[in-house]
Amino acid sequence: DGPSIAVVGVTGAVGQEFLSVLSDRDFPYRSIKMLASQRSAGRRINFEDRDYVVEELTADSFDGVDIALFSAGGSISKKFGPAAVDRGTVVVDNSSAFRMDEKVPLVIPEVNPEAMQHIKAGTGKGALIANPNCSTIICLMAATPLHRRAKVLRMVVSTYQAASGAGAAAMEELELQTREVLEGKPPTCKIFNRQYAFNLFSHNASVLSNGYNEEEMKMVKETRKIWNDKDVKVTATCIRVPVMRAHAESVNLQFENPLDEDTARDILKNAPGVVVIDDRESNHFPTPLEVSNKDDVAVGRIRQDLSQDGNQGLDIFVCGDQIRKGAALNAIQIAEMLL
Ligand code: 2RA
Repeated sequence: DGPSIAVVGVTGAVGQEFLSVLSDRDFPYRSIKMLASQRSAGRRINFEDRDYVVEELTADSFDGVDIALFSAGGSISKKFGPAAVDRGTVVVDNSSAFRMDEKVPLVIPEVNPEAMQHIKAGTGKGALIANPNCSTIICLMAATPLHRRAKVLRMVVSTYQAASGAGAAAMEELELQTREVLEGKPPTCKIFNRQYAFNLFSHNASVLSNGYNEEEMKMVKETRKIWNDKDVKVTATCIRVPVMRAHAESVNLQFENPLDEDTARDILKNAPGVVVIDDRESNHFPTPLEVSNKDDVAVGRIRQDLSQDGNQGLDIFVCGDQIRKGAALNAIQIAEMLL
């Protein structure tokens, strides 16, 4: 007699991963609705040995739904999220639509579960909970345990972001371009209107008047909200790289209190959802391929920042699956907390 759930955007990369994670974690749903745009309505999906027909998303889709997992873009979340809440549904939204709304908890279950402790599913009272941006989730899964110990004053992040962050079509185009370039053909550039294969470029998010792009400002603003710390200094440079589905991030941390690298390594080894890959002897550190399709975020290159005095700074390198922990897994861990 678990919750009735709905998956909004079920045909997209994250929507499909929602189904994989629901199944992998034996999520105890009573019933499940597959919802998508009119374009995808009617498609058949076999899930856990049952056949489903994708239904067109309407406000009435949420009648009787306890939990709705959204990953269909900000405009769909804005249009249907509140309507679902009005029908008593708890919405876990993977878009950026409500992340900075002060009434909406922005949650990484291993980091700030207390932000949503007042919300439960099936009570007839709906609510909105926002899933953070994937690059924020991956960074903070490693940075937060250190922050809790020594209080981060400043964080500098450089990201190396996978194609999956731009959707399944971008992953397909990366593969197509790679083939075309190897065959000496001009690359097909529909998604990013530039060559991606054997190249990298500043993240495709729009650039704001302050010179940062939206992806970088998400890292800045979401970190402050999740850590409930308006003073922490954060700066980020987000880059799109020719990797399929896992983000990599270089993170420099300046602490209020000293934190040596051995202590940091121990903290990370005991951190939930984190695995340490930090083998200097064999030069083995986290890679996108090693974390792809995995739940845990991997961290390595843990070292004292020699540009800072007295163990006040650390450099680390983090990799995490963008579709899984960066989106679908985090959202379903939130849903599990609603039960
Ligand atoms: C990206 N974070 O990787 C964005 C999308 N979720 O492009």
